[in-house]
Amino acid sequence: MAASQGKIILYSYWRSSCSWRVRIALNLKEIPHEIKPVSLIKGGGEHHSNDFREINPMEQVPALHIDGVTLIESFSILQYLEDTRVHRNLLPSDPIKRAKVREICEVIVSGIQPLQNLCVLIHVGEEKKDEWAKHWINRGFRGVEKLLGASAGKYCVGDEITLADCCLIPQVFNARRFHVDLRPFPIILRIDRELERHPAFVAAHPSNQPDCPPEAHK
Ligand SMILES: N[C@@H](CCC(=O)N[C@@H](CS)C(=O)NCC(=O)O)C(=O)O
Repeated sequence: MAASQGKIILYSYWRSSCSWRVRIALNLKEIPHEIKPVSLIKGGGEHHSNDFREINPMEQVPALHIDGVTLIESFSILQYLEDTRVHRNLLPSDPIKRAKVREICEVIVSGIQPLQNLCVLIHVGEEKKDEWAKHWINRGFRGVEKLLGASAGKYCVGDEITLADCCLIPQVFNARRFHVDLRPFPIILRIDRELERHPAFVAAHPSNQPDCPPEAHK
C-alpha cells in the first residue's frame, strides 16, 4: 500500500462519510488526486490489515498522502488543505463566522459521526444498532438545526460553501441510511437540496466512487 511520491493519494471507502468530506474539499479546491479504495467490509475490513495500520494506526479512513506526509483525521486534513491550498477558501475570513463553521463541523465530526461509526455499531450489536444510530443522529441534528437557524444563508454559514457544508452533506446521507425522519430539520434539508447537484459534491458522492458496488448505484 506504499504511496507514490509526489502524487496526492486519498485512502477512501465509497460510503465513508469522513472520506466523503475530504473528497468534497479536494474537488472544490480542484486538487488533482488519486483515490485508493480501502474496503471496510472485505475480509473483515482492509483497514485492519498490517499494511493499512502503517498508514493509519487508528484503522480508519480517510488518510491523505500529500506533500510527502500521510495525514489522518478528516477534520485535520480539511484544515491542512485550507492552510496550504488557497484556491477556493472554505473558511470565511471573519473570525466569528470561522468559529461558527468549525462549531458545526465539530458537532458532526466529534458529536454525531463517531457514535454511528462501523466499529461502534458492531460493538452495539446487530439487534440494537439501527435504533442506536438513529437516536444519536437525531440528537445531533436537533443541535445542528438550531445552530443553522442562526448561521445559515444559502449554505451552513452565510452564502458561501464552507467546511461545514463538506461535513453536513455526508452526514445527511448517513441519516437517510439509518431512516432518520428529516422532516423536523427543514434547514438541513434545504441545504442538502441546494448542494445535491453541485459538481464537487456529485463527484464526491458514494455512488460515483470507483469502489461503489454496482448494486448500490442510484
Ligand atoms: N475521526 C476520524 C474518524 C474516521 C472514521 O470513523 N472513519 C470510518 C469511516 S467514516 C471508518 O473508517 N470506520 C471503520 C471502523 O469503524 O471500523 C476522521 O474524522 O477521520
